[in-house]
Amino acid sequence: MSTPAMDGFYIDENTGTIYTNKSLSFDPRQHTIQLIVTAVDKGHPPLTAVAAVHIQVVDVNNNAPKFANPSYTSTVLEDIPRGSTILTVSATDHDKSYSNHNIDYRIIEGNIGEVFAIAGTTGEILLMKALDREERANYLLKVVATDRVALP
Ligand SMILES: [Ca+2]
Ligand SMILES: [Ca+2]
Repeated sequence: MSTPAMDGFYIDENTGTIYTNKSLSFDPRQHTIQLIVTAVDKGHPPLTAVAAVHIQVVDVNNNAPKFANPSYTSTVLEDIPRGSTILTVSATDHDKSYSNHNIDYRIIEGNIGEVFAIAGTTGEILLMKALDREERANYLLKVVATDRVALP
């Protein structure tokens, strides 16, 4: 016998198997859930034993990063100094553990002549080379946001 108890869990009173009865959410402040299981025999008087069960909840990378905007546009003067920030792209990820949540940004297309660079952690797009409007008036960059899941 036992107490079914504890939010999110219940125990089969005969087998002692512990089940979840709702989805668990990873909580970065509480990685481990502790359950206290009591075994009671049917004697008179009944005798009991108590055990602690620790359950570790591991975050699954089930959320992809999402950009705040589907596209970003910036108009700049051709004589702005190198090192200037053109614009900052921003994505968020709803996972909560560090590697599943933190984002790296990369430019994957359109960076003709390596004119731009992106700060991988902040999404800031910087001008690395002088612009010349007569040579090229428009750039279309494709930027990806990736969470930091370690590859196996
Ligand atoms: Ca998750
Ligand atoms: Ca993620």
